[in-house]
Amino acid sequence: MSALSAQSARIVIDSDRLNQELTTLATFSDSAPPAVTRIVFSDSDLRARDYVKSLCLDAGLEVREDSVGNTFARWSGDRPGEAAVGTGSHIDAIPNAGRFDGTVGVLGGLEAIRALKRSEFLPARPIELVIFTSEEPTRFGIGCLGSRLLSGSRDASVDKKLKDKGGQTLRDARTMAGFSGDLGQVLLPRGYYERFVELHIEQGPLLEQEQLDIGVVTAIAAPASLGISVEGQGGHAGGVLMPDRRDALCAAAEIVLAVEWAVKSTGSFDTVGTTGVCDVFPSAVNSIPSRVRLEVDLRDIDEQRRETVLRLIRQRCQEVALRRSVDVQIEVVNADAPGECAREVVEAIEGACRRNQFQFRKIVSRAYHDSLFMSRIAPTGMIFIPCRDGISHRPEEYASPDAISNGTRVLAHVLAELASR
Ligand code: HGY
Ligand code: MN
Ligand code: MN
Repeated sequence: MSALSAQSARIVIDSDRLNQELTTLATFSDSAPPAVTRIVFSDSDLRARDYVKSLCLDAGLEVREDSVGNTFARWSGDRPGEAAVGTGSHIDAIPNAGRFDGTVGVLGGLEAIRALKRSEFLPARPIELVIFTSEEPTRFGIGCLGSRLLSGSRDASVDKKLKDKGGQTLRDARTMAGFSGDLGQVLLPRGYYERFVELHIEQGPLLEQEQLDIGVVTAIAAPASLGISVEGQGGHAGGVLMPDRRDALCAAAEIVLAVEWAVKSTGSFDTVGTTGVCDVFPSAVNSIPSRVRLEVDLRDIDEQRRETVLRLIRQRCQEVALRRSVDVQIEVVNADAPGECAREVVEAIEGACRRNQFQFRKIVSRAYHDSLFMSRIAPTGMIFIPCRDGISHRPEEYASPDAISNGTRVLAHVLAELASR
């Protein structure tokens, strides 16, 4: 029996404990169960962080936080000075979300490390669990803020540039949450991670439909997000006649449909677009909307095709602005390249599935993840597990204890293999 196979036999996932911890983590929320809302640096987020950190300390890991709140829990192993094998995900959650998005990768990552410790495995190089700050764009309008700063995809200038809807800067918000220090320190030194692998629910229907245990991610879709401001002229809902109106919301409504039209015009299933935010001012039933802010999320695994969609949206916005005598401004908040997963990590995940007789397939991630940015600084891969009806970002989001345990088991095997090299 090979060393890895012998190792396999000794890896046992404590599924009951893992699911109990996921259930406890879900209680740190600003919405009634089964929904979870946990916005970055909110009290719920800070209590959730404390809970996860306590579990990491109980597991004998060395815990540290950086100046934006990325949290690292390290198992040093035999050669503590060497580049680490990283794993992890996020625990922040958008409003009215589910309890498995991100958390499976954090608590599953912790359980994978505990299972390796229980199996008396000794890593040749450090294994490090990361809880990334602000993977969701909810508060500051850009996703993966913590992993962008770690990987150099954004620099310290965001500290004052990024503001939440209440006008609070990232700097003020993180300082009030207890994370001070120069944001420039978040950037990791070159070669900090040898490899990185993230466990996550699929947030899509394929694995369940095909009755598979594991998705081996090969690519991560390229996200772009836009802020579109429409400025018209307000006025009295009764006094202003229709021909004289410059209604910002009617113009914005045309733009929302133009986004849908531009995305569908590529004819590819891999192009998706959503207008998820529509703020109307002054938002009074008897007052003509004078200002509207739209936030648009565009994705594609083909960056050029996504850029074509962006161009069509711009053209339509100009046409609407001219015809309706309103002003339309488009801000590209982020437009990122897709992420390729590293062949050696993909193969390690496939090997772990075979050794454990799990049914698996290669798959593309249409959701973005912190791994998208970790793939800029280390060979990276992702392990997907099925979620019921592919539902995510909704309270009905669900992954079974068996699915979570299977994914955690594969992750433990992959960490053992990568940390033995
Ligand atoms: O939106 C996403 O893809 C991720 O869930 N934040
Ligand atoms: Mn999410
Ligand atoms: Mn996620």
